[in-house]
Amino acid sequence: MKRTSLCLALLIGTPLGASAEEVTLRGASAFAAGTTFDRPFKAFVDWINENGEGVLQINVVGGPEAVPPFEVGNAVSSGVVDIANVTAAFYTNLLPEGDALKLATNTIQEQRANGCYDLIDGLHQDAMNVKYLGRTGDGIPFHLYLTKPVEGADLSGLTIRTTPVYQAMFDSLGANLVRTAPGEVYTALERGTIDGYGWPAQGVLDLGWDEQTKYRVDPGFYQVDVDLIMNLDAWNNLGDEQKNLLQRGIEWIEAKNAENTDINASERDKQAEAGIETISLDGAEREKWLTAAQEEGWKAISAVNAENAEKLRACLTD
Ligand code: 173
Repeated sequence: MKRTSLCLALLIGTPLGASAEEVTLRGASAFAAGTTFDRPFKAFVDWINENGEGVLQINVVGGPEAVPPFEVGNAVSSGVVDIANVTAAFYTNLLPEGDALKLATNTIQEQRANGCYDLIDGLHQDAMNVKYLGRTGDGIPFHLYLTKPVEGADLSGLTIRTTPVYQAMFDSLGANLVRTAPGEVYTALERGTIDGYGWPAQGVLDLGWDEQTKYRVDPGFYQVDVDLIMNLDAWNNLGDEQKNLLQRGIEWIEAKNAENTDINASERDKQAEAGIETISLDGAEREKWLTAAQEEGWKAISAVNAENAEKLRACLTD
């Protein structure tokens, strides 16, 4: 039996450990090429392609025009693509608990050290046949951006573009919600079908949304997770040298998360220069805002699976 599969492997050229031939992975990104949340992925792919000659290469087949953002999880799960750059909020159809990643108050390096990475990887493997490789976006909060001012944390009467990231929080604060991919936000603002949108502290300007945005509500909340995920069969087919290369590339890109605090500050300046005013919630309104974020966020994860919610909370907020 063993000999047969070995012969077969040699015949059809299946990679066999260290002597494996160069493998090319098909990659996709949920974020448009050249924009903020695609940049770390591009840097990672370039690093792999420079350091992985003869071992492993990544060929990015496209961005949201090739695979719609809310379909990227399915594409990786089924093996239509091998590796992808996507936020867990875009694949809650496959792993609803993935939405907890935004609730992390620690870094991916801390999550690797405290066992959280293994828990998250296991959830991805079991629910969606995916290897969880790593995370960018640490240190970047989310905000509400508006075309009309608000007095406090109450959002009733406003129609806000959302994703699962902001859903529970904005809903509890009374907003009407419309779920869209990032690519539909500009037109929705232009047509006035939304009064605002949830989005991270970074990236508003490179999407041109500043032209249609009057206010940013502070404080920010949560923490961006843009995750690198890989089809589990494709991962299992790799040899040790190929897996090690990917892991070194991931470690390299994750180290750059530390730059986000400075980038956030310069984005704040650029938003102000572009005419986006800051609405700062203070005192009881600030408290209401941040409490809604935390409590509603965790409540939504507990409603999906209370046991996993507890385990995730213990290691993501460690
Ligand atoms: O707002 C969004 O589209 C969203 O959920 C998100 C998550 C991470 C990074 C950028 C956007």
